[in-house]
Amino acid sequence: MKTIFSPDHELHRSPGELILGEFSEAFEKPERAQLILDRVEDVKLGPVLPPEAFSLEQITRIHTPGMVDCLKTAHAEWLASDRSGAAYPYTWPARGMRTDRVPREIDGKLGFYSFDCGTPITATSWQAIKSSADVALTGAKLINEGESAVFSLCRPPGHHASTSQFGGYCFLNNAAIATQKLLDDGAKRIAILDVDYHHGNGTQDIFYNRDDVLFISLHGDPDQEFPYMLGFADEFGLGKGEGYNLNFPLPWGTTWDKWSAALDVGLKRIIKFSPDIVVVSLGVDTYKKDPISQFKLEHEHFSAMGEKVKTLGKPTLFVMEGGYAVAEIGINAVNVLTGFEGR
Ligand code: OKP
Ligand code: ZN
Repeated sequence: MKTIFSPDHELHRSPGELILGEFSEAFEKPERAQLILDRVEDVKLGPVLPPEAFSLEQITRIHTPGMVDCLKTAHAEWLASDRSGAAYPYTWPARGMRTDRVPREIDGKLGFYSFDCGTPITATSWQAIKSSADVALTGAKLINEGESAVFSLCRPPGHHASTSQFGGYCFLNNAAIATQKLLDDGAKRIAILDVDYHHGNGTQDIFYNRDDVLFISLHGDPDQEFPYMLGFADEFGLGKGEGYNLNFPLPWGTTWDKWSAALDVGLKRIIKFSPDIVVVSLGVDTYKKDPISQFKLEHEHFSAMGEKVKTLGKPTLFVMEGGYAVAEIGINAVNVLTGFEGR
């Protein structure tokens, strides 16, 4: 299958994040994408193509113009108010506060458009963020042109980003943006299967009241894991969207037998939905050696995962999300793709 990749991802490099009260080296780092690309080339997955540049209108089909503008301008405003380094949010609109007006000052604005402190914006982040969305959109375009499977090697990832808030290492929701393009270009129904260790709260929220997108997610139980405040089993969608959202929160220590049993249930729901296209939010932080996650999948289980997705028999767009066991991230991510191809 074809891989879409842009070296622009290197333009986003988080200087660090707060972990257990310490300012520590960021887990979401450029080496991740490079090692996946190396593996794509090692196994000769197929041609590696650069993204096409799409218009911002394709992005504002999902995100608010105010949020997109904040991502673009936050760092310049940060510097203009006498700061240095990367722009980090500190204060969020909490219960009882106003959300009907956008704060004017940069700290207020960053808080308004984000939901955590682990997702800093540097001087060059926007180009990486925009290119990551273009990588997903180019994948969608190739699917529309008849490819049966495409790998959009996105970085930074996207599934935590909602219509108007970034966070969880994510800025723009690449999978949601690609899904909307597929629908705009004529697809009637899309299933998004999110296999990242963390719940795709942004994707769920974006499509929560729609019946043209089925969102299925397997993830660490939010009672134990980030993002803590969404991803529970009783979230089924709202209004027209009721019945089109399905979460499988799983406990720390989950192994392939339990994980794949949940996947089988999710796949059955997808078959019943009968989508035109499947979009996979491909995180490989379910790996047993992931430094921030607590599932126990092994290399061969990623191949088996790809084989199972293949049984749906649908055109499939793989969009890269998380995975932080960097040394083995290439093996795990590409195993899903070669498993899908049956080799
Ligand atoms: C992104 B993806 C606070 C730590 C919060 C955030 C995890 C984001 C995972 N600095 N951890 O779903 O792989
Ligand atoms: Zn994750």
